[in-house]
Amino acid sequence: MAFPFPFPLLFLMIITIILPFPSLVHSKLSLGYYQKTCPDFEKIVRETVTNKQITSPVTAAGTLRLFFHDCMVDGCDASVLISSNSFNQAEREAEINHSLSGDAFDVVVHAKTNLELACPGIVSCSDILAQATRDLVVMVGGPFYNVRLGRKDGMISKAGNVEGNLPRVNFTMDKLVDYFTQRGFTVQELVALSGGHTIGFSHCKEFTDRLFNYSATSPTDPDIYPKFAEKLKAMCANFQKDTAMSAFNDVITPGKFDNMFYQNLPRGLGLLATDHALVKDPRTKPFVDLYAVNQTAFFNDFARAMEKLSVHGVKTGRKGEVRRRCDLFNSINS
Ligand code: HEM
Ligand SMILES: *[C@@H]1O[C@H](CO)[C@@H](O)[C@H](O)[C@H]1NC(C)=O
Ligand SMILES: *[C@@H]1O[C@H](CO)[C@@H](O)[C@H](O)[C@H]1NC(C)=O
Ligand SMILES: *[C@@H]1O[C@H](CO)[C@@H](O)[C@H](O)[C@H]1NC(C)=O
Ligand SMILES: CC(=O)N[C@H]1CO[C@H](CO)[C@@H](O)[C@@H]1O
Repeated sequence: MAFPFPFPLLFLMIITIILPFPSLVHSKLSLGYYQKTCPDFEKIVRETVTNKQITSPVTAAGTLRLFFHDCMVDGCDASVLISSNSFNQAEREAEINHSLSGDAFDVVVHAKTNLELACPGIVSCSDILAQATRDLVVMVGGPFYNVRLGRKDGMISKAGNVEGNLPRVNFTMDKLVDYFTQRGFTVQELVALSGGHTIGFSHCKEFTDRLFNYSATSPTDPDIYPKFAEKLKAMCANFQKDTAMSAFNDVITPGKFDNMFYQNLPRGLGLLATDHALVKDPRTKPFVDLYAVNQTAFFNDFARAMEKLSVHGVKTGRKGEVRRRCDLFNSINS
């Protein structure tokens, strides 16, 4: 008897047919989710983010990072937007959240206000954050990708859930790879998503170990391009007092979403230790090399990885709610 497919392939197909669980939740999301209930959804989000990005050009980077943090802690459910109260220390309170951009919170709140006027009680804050992020990435030059809609907003937001659920600059590559693979992302997706650091900035304390406290024999990481290291050291000389001092993640084209981040790395122009590590580790270097010479390959892979990130752990149906205000659970007791 002849199999129409090689046996292992057939086996794999059966597995995917009988084990659809990981995609079950996502299948409830759709591109046209608000077509009938809030037909101007796309237009309202696009106009709101466009106005905000023009007046505050840091919005795009701030929002992309906010979205990453939201999705990696309890899924893309806008739990990061919840304000703390006397009963609950919300995610925003976690130390790592202190540097989240106020403009990113603002743009979601503005869009929510405009959407509540047009179609009250319909659009979730998590859908707004996902859609706003995509529109902002496109606005600063990045690739378009589809954002399927229908996320519900989460009912839990705890500062204690943040630590351990977000990557840190002092992660070894082993730890970084584990972090992403445990959450269903490949090494290639880790490299592609790190390309988000083609925009935005980092505070000195995130990279001063590389400047002043690298090793017993060399206070400065010798891999940093010397003139770049000098500039950073001068800027961050008083970082413990001047806590606002920051440097661009992509020093060459800081506001443009492009593949310059990858071109910078082999030249010693990467800022964060985890970014520089991408070009040192044999698991990740091939992808850095590819994206550095081929922006189309980077854009394709970034777009696919963002689509995947955008549905990470989403809640649908009765697993969540459509918040009336993005910073408050609907139930006052939560
Ligand atoms: C790979 C592990 C990652 C680590 C260790 C990391 C770490 C950091 C750190 C320390 C900052 C600076 C925060 C500050 O001082 O204000 C930062 C900024 C940023 N990160 Fe990441 N990140 C990672 C992955 C990602 C991913 C996957 C994305 C999105 C796809 C992303 C997007 C951003 C953006 C856009 C900024 C700039 C924020 C702004 O300008 O307001 N990061 N990241
Ligand atoms: C990494 O940094 C975090 C936050 O600054 C700190 O809590 C943690 O102990 C550090 N881990 C290592 C291994 O140094
Ligand atoms: C330098 O690193 C060592 C070991 O991680 C740490 O004990 C020390 O506090 C650091 N010094 C500064 C100035 O950060
Ligand atoms: C760049 O990558 C794209 C997408 O993978 C591919 O189609 C194209 O052939 C590559 N270009 C070059 C010059 O290798
Ligand atoms: C942007 C933002 O909301 N950051 C918050 C992080 O946590 C600190 C400490 O509670 C708040 O003051 C910030 O507003």
